[in-house]
Amino acid sequence: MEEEQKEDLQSISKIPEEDAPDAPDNMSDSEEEDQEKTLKIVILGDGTSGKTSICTRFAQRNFSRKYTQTVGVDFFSRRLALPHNIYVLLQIWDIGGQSLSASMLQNYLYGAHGIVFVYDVTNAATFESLNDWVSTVKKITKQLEKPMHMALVGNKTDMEHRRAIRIDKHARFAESGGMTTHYVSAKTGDSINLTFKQIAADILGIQLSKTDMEGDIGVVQAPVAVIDQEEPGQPKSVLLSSNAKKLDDANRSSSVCLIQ
Ligand SMILES: Nc1nc2c(ncn2[C@@H]2O[C@H](COP(=O)(O)OP(=O)(O)OP(=O)(O)O)[C@@H](O)[C@H]2O)c(=O)[nH]1
Ligand SMILES: [Mg+2]
Repeated sequence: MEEEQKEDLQSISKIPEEDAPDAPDNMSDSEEEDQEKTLKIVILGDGTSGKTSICTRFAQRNFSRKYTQTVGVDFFSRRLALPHNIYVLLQIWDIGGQSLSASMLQNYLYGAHGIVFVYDVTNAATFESLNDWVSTVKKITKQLEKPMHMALVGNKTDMEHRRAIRIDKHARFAESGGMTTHYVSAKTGDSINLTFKQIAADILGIQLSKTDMEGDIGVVQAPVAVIDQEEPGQPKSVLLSSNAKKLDDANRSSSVCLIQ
């Protein structure tokens, strides 16, 4: 790819972040070209499902509770390092949830390598409407020789206790639509990097090893559960919330656990 084009891609991104190191100075242009690929990923799904939050978490490493509706399309990008010294620039198109019936959708999808369908695991309506999103995309892309990679992402897993869509329903939908399946939380960052890495690797036909994937598993901080003092004649109990407060009060440090 020409240097100018690379700069164009950078200029449309919000905050480019570079996970991959710069190419060494002694590397020729053609060697450098071989190393980096650009993939266009389009993020679709209903309003409030968390598309912008996922992109912001991935590209800018932050999260906002405040909802600001995306009108039209917004752009993000980030470089990722994949195995075998392959670096990939993900150019992410975050499409506003109101765009389902918009004629622009066809333009947004043009040249995409992958499509990510996002729903909110606590909001059944955002899952149900993926039927419409998927059939619209399939209609638009049916003439393509090579079908685009498609991924199903259940977002807001930090609110697991309010889950509205069962895991088997999610899995069946993904299977029937030929999509890979993922769960993330834009709020905590859980599985965000891993999901984009897996999607990029799938598109490029690269197999990720367990080690490649483990590097992206998030570390979650949580208060330590404390076993309540045993009262004579009373069963042992575990206090979570009140002891969490006690821990805060005592200004003790939190434990760190690895989610696998
Ligand atoms: N608890 C929780 N809230 C989230 C998460 N992701 C997004 N939100 C919240 O959900 C609301 C909607 O998020 P957005 O990312 O703006 O949703 P969107 O899909 O881009 O919506 P449109 O731009 O209208 O299409 C915001 O208030 C976010 O803070 C998550 O993982 N967990
Ligand atoms: Mg948005």
